[in-house]
Amino acid sequence: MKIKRQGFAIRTGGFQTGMIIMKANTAISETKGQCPVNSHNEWDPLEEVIVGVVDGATFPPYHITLEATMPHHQLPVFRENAGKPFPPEQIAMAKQELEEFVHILEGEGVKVRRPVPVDQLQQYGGPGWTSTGLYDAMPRDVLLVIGNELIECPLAWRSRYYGTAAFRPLLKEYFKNGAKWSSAPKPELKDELYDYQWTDPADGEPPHFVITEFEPTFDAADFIRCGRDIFAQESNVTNKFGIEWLRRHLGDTYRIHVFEFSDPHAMHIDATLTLLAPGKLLINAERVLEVPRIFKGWDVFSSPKPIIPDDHPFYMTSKWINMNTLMLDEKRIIVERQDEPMIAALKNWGFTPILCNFRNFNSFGGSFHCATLDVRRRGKLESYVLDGE
Ligand code: DAV
Repeated sequence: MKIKRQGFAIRTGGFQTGMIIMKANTAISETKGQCPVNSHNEWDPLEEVIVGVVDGATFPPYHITLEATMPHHQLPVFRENAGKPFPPEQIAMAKQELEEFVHILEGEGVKVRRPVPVDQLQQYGGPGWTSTGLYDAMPRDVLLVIGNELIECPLAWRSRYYGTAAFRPLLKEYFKNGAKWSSAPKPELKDELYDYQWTDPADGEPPHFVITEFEPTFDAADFIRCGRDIFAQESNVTNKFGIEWLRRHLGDTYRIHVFEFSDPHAMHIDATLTLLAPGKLLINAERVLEVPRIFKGWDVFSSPKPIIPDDHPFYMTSKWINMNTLMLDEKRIIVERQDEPMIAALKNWGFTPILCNFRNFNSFGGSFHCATLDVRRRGKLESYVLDGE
């Protein structure tokens, strides 16, 4: 694979054919400056963002889905602490970093919104199961913004069944001010959704996921937006049924491309493949063994290896969370303050890194991309890749 090859951004703009597409375009331009929700990609200038909260973060009840996704050395911690709060000192340190992040965003001229945390220790359930919650730290997982539409995701984890509750006051407000608001079919989360026999794939064995095709489920973080093209992966929380639901829901205006990566514990695409700007792709070369053909002509940057020390507690993610950055526009990018190799690489590639402490927040399973939902970016619906691949 050729990394960082020379290339050019393909910015075709405009649309090929069809009344439906023209209508969608007109609707968006009519609401420009009015609709509070407008976000088509990962890099248009950021105007408004939701930043999660870590207050009340709780270990979920133990479940097979954790075995397929969590770092294996943490599984005993999940077993022992099932249904209990995360250590308060860990929450306090993560919270302090979140406040620093909010301060930086506001300093860069971005309007920041926060959810209202819910009590994660309350028990709830559906026919045949009960659960307690997880956290409201990662809006990226639970809500998908496509243009002026906010979609509540059908999350596969029982501990996240009410994962959008903390964001409801904001969803209602955005709806009242003109956004589209929808929700995928509420999953039943019966035992049939889970493969209770799941074990780690042996070396060289193709990936198999802990969820079945019983009903549509997906986390928004398994999708990356690139204008009319949306890149996705199947994972331990996102099944084919869920991807198909989204494809039909969005209709012909969008194309969803599903990629396969080398990630036996896949959950969320944004520590594997991310988009930095039109024509600029950041990959985790350990997982992206071949760059998908649709990125022909793009600059492909390989993420520097993470340098997080082994004794730093990482409950819910691999260290590759270091590439989970947030673009404020095509140049400015929020990066973890201690991640010197990433900072140097980004400067070298022509970006402007903005540094923020976030390692203690990272312990909860996400970084700047996960912790945010870019509700409004200044821009419109365009195409950035070659057609038909
Ligand atoms: O290592 O790919 C990413 C989790 C992002 N929510 C990983 C975990």
